[in-house]
Amino acid sequence: MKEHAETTMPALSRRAFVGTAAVTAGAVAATSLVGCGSTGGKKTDKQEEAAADPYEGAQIFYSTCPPECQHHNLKAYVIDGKIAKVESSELNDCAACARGIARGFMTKDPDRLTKPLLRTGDKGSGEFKEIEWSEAFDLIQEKFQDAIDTDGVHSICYVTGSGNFGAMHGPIASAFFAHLGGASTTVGSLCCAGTSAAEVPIYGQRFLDTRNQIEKSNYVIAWGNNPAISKQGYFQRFEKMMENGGKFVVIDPICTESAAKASEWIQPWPGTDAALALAMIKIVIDEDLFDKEFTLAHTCAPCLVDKTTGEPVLQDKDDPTSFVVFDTKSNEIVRHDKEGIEAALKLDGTSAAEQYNTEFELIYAEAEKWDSAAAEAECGVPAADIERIAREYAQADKAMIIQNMGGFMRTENGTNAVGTQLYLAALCGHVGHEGDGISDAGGVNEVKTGSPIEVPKVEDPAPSIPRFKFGEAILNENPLKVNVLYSMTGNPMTQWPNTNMVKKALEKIPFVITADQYLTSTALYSDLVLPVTGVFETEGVLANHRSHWIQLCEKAVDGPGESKSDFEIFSELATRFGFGDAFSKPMDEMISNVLEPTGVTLDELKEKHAVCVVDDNYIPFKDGEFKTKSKKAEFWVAAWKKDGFNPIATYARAEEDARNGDELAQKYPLFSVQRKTYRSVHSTFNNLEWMNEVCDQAPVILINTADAEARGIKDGDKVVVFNDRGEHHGIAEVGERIKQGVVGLQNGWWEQQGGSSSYVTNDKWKTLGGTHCCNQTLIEVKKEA
Ligand SMILES: Nc1nc2c(c(=O)[nH]1)N[C@H]1C(S)=C(S)[C@@H](COP(=O)(O)OP(=O)(O)OC[C@H]3O[C@@H](n4cnc5c(=O)[nH]c(N)nc54)[C@H](O)[C@@H]3O)O[C@H]1N2
Ligand SMILES: Nc1nc2c(c(=O)[nH]1)N[C@H]1C(S)=C(S)[C@@H](COP(=O)(O)OP(=O)(O)OC[C@H]3O[C@@H](n4cnc5c(=O)[nH]c(N)nc54)[C@H](O)[C@@H]3O)O[C@H]1N2
Ligand code: SF4
Ligand SMILES: [Mo]
Repeated sequence: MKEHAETTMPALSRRAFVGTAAVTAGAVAATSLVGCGSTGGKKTDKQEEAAADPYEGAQIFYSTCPPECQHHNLKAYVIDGKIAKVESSELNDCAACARGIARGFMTKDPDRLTKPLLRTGDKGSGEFKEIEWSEAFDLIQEKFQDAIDTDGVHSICYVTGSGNFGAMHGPIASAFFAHLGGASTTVGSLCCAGTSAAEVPIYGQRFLDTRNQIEKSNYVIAWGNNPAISKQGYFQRFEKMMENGGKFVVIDPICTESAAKASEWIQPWPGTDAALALAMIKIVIDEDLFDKEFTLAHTCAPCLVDKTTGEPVLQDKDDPTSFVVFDTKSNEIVRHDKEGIEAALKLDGTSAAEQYNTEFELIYAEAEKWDSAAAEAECGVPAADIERIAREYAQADKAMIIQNMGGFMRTENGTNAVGTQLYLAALCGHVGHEGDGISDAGGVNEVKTGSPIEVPKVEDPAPSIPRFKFGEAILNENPLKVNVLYSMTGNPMTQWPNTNMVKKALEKIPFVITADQYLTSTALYSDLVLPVTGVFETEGVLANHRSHWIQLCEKAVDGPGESKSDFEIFSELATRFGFGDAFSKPMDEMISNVLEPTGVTLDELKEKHAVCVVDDNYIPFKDGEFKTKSKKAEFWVAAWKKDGFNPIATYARAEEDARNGDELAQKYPLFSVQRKTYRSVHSTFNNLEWMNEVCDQAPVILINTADAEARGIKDGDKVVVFNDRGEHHGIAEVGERIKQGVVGLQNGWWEQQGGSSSYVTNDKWKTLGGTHCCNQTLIEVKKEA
């Protein structure tokens, strides 16, 4: 596997590395493709003259860094057919991070896969032999065909992850497996199910981020997320906001890189954010600090819900926008959007009170349970702080809640937490204007894109396998039996919860195929590993809502050895399975298909490399116009009720909580939370030697001084975190950076590096909205024996 090794990249000293990458975990300075009109990064003529350019004459190529991150635009300098340098392209306002720059190194990394590998030892042993592609394709064809013949096409399961948001990856896989007749796949988002389940019904759409407004805000709450690391590309906007006199509050059990720079750090117990938000709602309503005008004009707060049916009342049952309100002028029930009315937020004393509630009253009934004393007890945040931040937020001229795709969503109450924050923002009128809003860093989804090739309709769709219970599903063959698994762009063995169960599943499935650039943790448990090409080795387009740009992915060099792109792999398989010319489209045509609905042409993209599709001053839900059918924020959620949950966002203590006093809490009395690191995007990049220069080289386990002392653990000790699900090993960092009673675990470490923190994470299914509960995990820690 290593014979092609030719690492021309100079070994970087720590200092040189930091200089090149422009950022370190602690000193965050970079920005991303966010301000579309940027000219940053250009040298003056004098500087150009002073330094002889070692890259003069190099061929230049542009591409993007495509994992679930910020999609920086990258520029490669090719000399003698090799990438001599990758830098952040001039289209970004500032440098891409060290991981993005590592894309150059990755084209020459001796650890890259170069040929298909067939397992020769036990799964997990790492024993493989190299085989030819023809043999690999024969095997895949044979295994797919056997599976179809014995148990039907549903017994082929394919899973994708967040490794590449380019259009020639996930969409192509969907098209291939649809052509095959409809293979099965998994259901459940590891990431941000909470936003989808709350923001889509309540505000009408998600993926509308406020990143372009941060600098203009006066008050920003980063609620359960760490933009200094996870959104470092525009963290400088938060700093600018503070320089302008604004306040930055971070709500997180860990004093993160963001909290360290913030005006204030609030430390709640994990998973209690919905109670905290409800307590804030109670204060702003009790003290009349909410924005009554906005609430009446732009939300369904006054809309009536029938006490008997528990459903919102519609004037016309066939018109889902025909909500009614009680008009205090006429004392009549009228349509919510009738001109000249004065809708009641509270019905007491009116003739409607007996039969109806308003949505506002239902929200208040939830909030009332969380007065600041009750919230202090539940959330572990002093009542005075809760009251103060509620008042400050409501009274700020321009106030913003940053949700990103935060850690608080990956809890049992994640959807409720998002929902209550959406209520709070709408009631305070902090949506739809300059400097305010709720930021779902999922990006901006205003521009629709097309599919590179047609995805046929599947006549007989397979039942979905719950991703969080993958192990149980496979072992019990429920809802179906899986004979072949095809995994690409993801790393289940490090990212899916309860790794031991995932491992058992991979061991049981007769034929597991992983397509990746490296021998990942999942590849290690596979029968066949396919080497795929990477950034600057693959043509394509990235036109995804995660960033504000559509970017062309140019191929600068061949991939190492015999690596093939995902598209080439499916294209060959399509030929073998006789799908006609469905997969033999020229790349330009496929890219044009993706671009078609956007209005951007391929010629334009070739000329400019990347095109920004979002206005510099973009404001989501501008002027309070929500994307729901009624154009108002609809607080009562039918889908939640249908699934057996409260239709109004609520809070109840989670099943896995250290205060429950049950057997589990006695055995494992510490909460644990996950955090992303500078070293990786999930497991991607974590294996790179390149990252050792500036990052932790082993998993760090953050533990509070008192908790460490109680267990005889000292800073720097080797420790093991454990529960009934498994163990995660690392090095203790002892101090006050973390709330007492909570332990901080890092995301993304490989099996080959000692194993992922997912060995202990909660695999609960199904919560409201189907949230991933990795941050709702109880553990114990001990010194390594
Ligand atoms: N460098 C880097 N950047 C990334 C990624 C990466 O892996 N590495 N991943 C990308 C992706 S896919 C995502 S989803 C985003 C995620 O971005 P973030 O949400 O910012 O990332 P996390 O580190 O998961 O979580 C942030 C914080 O949530 C806190 N937290 C955990 N549980 C709770 C809770 O119940 N309540 C509160 N208030 N806080 C809690 C944790 O202590 C942690 O500090 O980042 C994106 N950007
Ligand atoms: N313990 C724990 N678990 C978590 C989280 C956590 O914080 N802690 N966070 C959760 C979140 S928010 C998310 S989004 C998920 C992410 O989980 P995953 O989507 O599984 O993310 P990665 O681990 O980055 O896996 C991406 C893989 O795709 C590969 N890849 C990159 N480009 C290509 C390509 O072009 N083709 C192919 N075939 N492969 C490619 C990469 O090499 C890498 O192995 O993890 C979730 N799981
Ligand atoms: S890893 Fe993320 S922040 Fe770094 S260059 Fe890539 S997209 Fe940008
Ligand atoms: Mo994510």
